[in-house]
Amino acid sequence: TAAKPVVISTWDFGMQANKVAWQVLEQGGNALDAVQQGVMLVEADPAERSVGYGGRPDRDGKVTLDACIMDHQANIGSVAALEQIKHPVAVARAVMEQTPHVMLVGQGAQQFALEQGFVLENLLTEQSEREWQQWLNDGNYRPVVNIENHDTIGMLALDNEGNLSGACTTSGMAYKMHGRIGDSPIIGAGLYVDNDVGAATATGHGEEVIRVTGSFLVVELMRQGLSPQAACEEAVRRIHQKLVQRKAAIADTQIGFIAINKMGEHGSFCLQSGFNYAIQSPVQTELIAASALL
Ligand code: SD4
Repeated sequence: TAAKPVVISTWDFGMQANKVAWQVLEQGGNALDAVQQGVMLVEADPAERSVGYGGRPDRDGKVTLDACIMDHQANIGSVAALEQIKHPVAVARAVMEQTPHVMLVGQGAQQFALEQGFVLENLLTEQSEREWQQWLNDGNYRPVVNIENHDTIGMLALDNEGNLSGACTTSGMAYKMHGRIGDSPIIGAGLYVDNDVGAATATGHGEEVIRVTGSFLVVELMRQGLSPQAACEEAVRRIHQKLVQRKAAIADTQIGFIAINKMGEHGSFCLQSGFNYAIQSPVQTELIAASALL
């Protein structure tokens, strides 16, 4: 049995985010608060260009954010295509706790956020705006899939009580079509938690993750007895198979999963090398390079 509590999260920025989550867990806080606080650090950081404030805009120059959160009782909340609100995951949490619904999008999500006391802020930094203008010149307004653009923070935590929660937040694919929603706010695709089994979250090309209900798939594979590592591997293989069958551009596609089970064992896998994830437990503080299928 691995040590508790444990928090894992996607990419390099997961190291700092884990520290915030860890403080919550160490002080006896629950996994839900830990994952929310953890990912909010990255949402607020303008230097992170793929999540929250400072995120790259869509092709119309609008920063539109996707996020969701899920707890150990299968309470869920999600927002998609949310504009001008710095902390979409906090709005997702409010959707979960303050409404009879689980998902709000666009204008309605923003209206709800304002009612909840969130304030409108400009999320398009000068740098993001400059790069977008440049892209308009070079890109002919065509959305592109570029693996460099794919960074979501997904975080999973197992708390002292043995409960699991997860959160996922992103500005989505850079220069996407306006209104495009990725996997990250979709429960089952970008994130899934089943407190009897484990939890998983995804990063990368959201369309491909949605196609196989990726995070739910990873959790179901763990339910069938696979380790978190083996479950992530099987899900990536499944996505690869679909890409091959559809003759899709595999070289342009990156997918990464991370997963944790009830024992606190964790794993990850990705389609192409370059993905990593951060782990924080009583015995481990580490950035781990995920192994890759290709
Ligand atoms: C998406 N998975 O919108 C998200 C964001 C991303 O790494 O590109 N993630 O498809």
